[in-house]
Amino acid sequence: MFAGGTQEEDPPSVAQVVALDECDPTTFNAALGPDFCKNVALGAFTKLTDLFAKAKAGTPDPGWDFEPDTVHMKKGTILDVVDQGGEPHTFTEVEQFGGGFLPVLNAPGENTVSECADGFSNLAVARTRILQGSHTQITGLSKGEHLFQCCIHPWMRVKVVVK
Ligand SMILES: [Cu+2]
Repeated sequence: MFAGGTQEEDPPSVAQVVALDECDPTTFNAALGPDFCKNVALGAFTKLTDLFAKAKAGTPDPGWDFEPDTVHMKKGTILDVVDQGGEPHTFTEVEQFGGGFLPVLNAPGENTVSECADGFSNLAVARTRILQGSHTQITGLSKGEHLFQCCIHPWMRVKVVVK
């Protein structure tokens, strides 16, 4: 190495994950507060009661999704997650996929995974929150498989495979 560093390393590449949802501003904000849902989905709205009903039936709304479902990336790649939906999500690494911290949104018989326990009163969960229009970046993932899910809408799941 020369002093002053004439040799630059290539900047790490970025792998993108997008969080999507179709929250209906009228019903979500009536129940959850003004500006909770800032929908950008142009007409593709799911009412809050329908979201609950579908989750309870074990057929959660596919409009709530992380894309892609699987990410293959090299070690050192930055994993950038952007919330392009209308409401907050979390991008939380878990040992095994399972339920989130709102039982009403979990599949029948599905328990809250420990990583999501206590919701946003758990600082570790709060740190993984992504607000509408914002990004979070995950760095330093080790080689192997990593599982991430939303602790609110637990059917939002991504597998990251680091080589
Ligand atoms: Cu979510």
